[in-house]
Amino acid sequence: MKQIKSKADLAINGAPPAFAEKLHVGRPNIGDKAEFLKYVDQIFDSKWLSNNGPLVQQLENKIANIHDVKHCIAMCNGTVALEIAIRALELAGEVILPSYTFIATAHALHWQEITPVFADIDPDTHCLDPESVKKMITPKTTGIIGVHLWGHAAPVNELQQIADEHNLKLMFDAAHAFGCSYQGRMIGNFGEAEVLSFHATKLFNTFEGGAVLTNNGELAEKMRLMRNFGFGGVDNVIYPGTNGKMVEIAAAMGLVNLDKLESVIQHNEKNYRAYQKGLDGLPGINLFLFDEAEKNNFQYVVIEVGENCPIRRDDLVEMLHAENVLARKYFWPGCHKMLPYRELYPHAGLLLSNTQTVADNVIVLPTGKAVSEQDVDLICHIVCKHIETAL
Ligand code: T4K
Repeated sequence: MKQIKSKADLAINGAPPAFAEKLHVGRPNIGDKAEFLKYVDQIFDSKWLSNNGPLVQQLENKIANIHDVKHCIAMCNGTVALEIAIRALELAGEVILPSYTFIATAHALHWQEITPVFADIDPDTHCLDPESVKKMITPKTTGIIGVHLWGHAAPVNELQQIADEHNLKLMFDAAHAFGCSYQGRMIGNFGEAEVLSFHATKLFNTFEGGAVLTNNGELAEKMRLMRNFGFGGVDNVIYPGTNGKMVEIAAAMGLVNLDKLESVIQHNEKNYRAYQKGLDGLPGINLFLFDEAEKNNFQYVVIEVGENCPIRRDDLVEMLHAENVLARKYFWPGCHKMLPYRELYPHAGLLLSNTQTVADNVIVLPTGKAVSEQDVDLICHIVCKHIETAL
């Protein structure tokens, strides 16, 4: 049990941390252990451990249903799922993506010797700015990867229009967007393909895992073969594939966690509302708002520390860490500033002013099943107290 001191006891300078145990961003949401162990027995009895096993197939069907999409191809993680989708779509040359994303989006291109071209974001949605995307198109461009950051959908229609006009392929990194919608339609139905991550830290996890969602049957079949070395039948390799398969034990975890999915989302929403209330009116603290008309999973609680906040973003993060609140500066400083890309494209930042500002201002706060509404109240109280003191 976490021991939380009372608000009255909370001292800022030199006192013990407000939380006796560390509160993480990304503590896994885990389902019923007894149910999981039943699956373990099943796996041991059947002796079917990997290679498109029955639990993987069950999980794929359930995830496809949730997203109202024809095909779900489960993979060993989101990064390999991105790589396989990119490969199956035959992207080459240059591909446009946001710099403001987890580094895996860029790496998935770079590993296949495709040049990631970083476009700027809309400061309100933190997703690709279509006008910036247009500026980045060259004769070498073959595709666009939009990222549904924090579960907020990228500007799907505008990006599709650009892709159509320039004969480019559009796909999405939907690692954050499990169970989310865009204009009332579930994520998974947009572009050529959309990639989910089931990493431990995500809304829904399979320990490690990921999947590609698509309505294109031919593409789905190609990716199914590519995740299994490209085998088109026994002793017959028809694609340059890789090993991207999800194992049965991971699918078991997924099936168990799916049973609790609705309660996790409800819990996240309660926490989000508590943050909304607790941080309301603080100078320079802006909570990233979800579109209330859409389905959201509320897995990421994001604040931006603006100019009129009396505390700098980095100082506030340190203050929270001192209280055992392990807030994160995702995705600072932006992919284009991480060593591999900084060296390759030293001038990439010139057209990324919104990326720069957002990356310098964002703090991601803890939520998920391991974080209670009371925890959220206390975190808000810590932020309020620091700001009041600094005013
Ligand atoms: N695209 C996007 C937009 C993504 O965000 C990601 C992954 C991907 C693609 C790639 O998908 P995968 O290949 O990962 O399936 C974490 C995750 O490792 C990464 O999956 C995730 N995005 C990213 C946003 O977050 P780090 O470097 O922050 O991980 P780390 O080790 O610092 O863990 C975060 C916190 O979670 C820690 O404070 C402790 C806690 N934690 C973590 C694990 C693994 C636990 O409490 N238990 C655990 O088992 O990247």
